[in-house]
Amino acid sequence: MMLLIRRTEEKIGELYPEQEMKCAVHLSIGEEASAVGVCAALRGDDVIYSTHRCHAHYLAKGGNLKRMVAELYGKAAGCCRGKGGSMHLADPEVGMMGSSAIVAGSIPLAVGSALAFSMKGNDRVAVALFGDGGAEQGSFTECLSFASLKSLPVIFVCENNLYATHTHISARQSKDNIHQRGEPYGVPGTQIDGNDVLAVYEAAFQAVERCRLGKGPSLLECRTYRWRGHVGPDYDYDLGYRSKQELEEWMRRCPILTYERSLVSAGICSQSDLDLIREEVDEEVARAVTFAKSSPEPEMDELLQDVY
Ligand SMILES: Cc1ncc(C[n+]2csc(CCOP(=O)(O)OP(=O)(O)O)c2C)c(N)n1
Repeated sequence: MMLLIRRTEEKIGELYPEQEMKCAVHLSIGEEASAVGVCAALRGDDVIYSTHRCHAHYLAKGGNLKRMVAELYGKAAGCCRGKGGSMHLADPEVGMMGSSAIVAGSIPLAVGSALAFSMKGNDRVAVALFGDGGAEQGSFTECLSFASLKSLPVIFVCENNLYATHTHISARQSKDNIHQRGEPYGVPGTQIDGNDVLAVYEAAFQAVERCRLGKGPSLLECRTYRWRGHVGPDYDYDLGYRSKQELEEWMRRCPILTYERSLVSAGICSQSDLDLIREEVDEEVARAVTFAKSSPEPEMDELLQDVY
């Protein structure tokens, strides 16, 4: 799954300059392990809410690759019939309830779902995914407090990639301690290597168990890094807000290569198995692109449908 996400986003990066995708794209290349680790711990009927950087979350939650790529191309076959674009992927059938480009917008929405699950007495879980920038919004602490008060089955997952657009966390936050921000409200928090898919899965699994047992919310801070620019497919170290050296250090910690190496050294699979998976993934991505490009546009009379 990490590889599928990586190759899809790399392909989006390659094709974006053709200007056939009319929406802005925010790639999460380098951050795949947090999306996959968290979603692997969830059931199909659990729900997630995401951000402007939502491709990985959608695919990891079981989203349909063809429908996602078609959405980026603004086609009727897209998961939002071409009206959402890259930043607003939603597909309730797989529990991807929505992606908000409003920073921290995912947080109260997930708490709302968790409140509904709690009132209905079922054991479903809601997850809010957000960036370190999202942890700066007041709604984050309000939601930690309310979710704890009501013991709601919600997991707050901060993908801390150190930057909000072009500003490092050290220039924005007096303390780099997002995982501890739930403590005053009684919400346990953990900081995890967000590039280690198994570590993320393990932490998410524990948080899900807590929710299902009615013990309330948890906060996970996944430390990770985005390789490409804030928006668009290019590398942006020439902008001066981060160095090429910093990027290269994080590239050496690639979540996919590290996981592949561990699989090979544990004898779980061979390099040729991995090569085969890579080929299959590339074919799947190519099929999705062909599908999206050859799909029809939405009809004009759909323009105002589902608009509120
Ligand atoms: C409420 C709000 N304020 C500002 C913006 C402009 N904006 C878009 S993305 C972004 C930074 C987001 O950083 P972070 O939450 O850390 O996510 P990342 O882009 O690093 O994944 C900002 C400030 C916005 N979309 N919404």
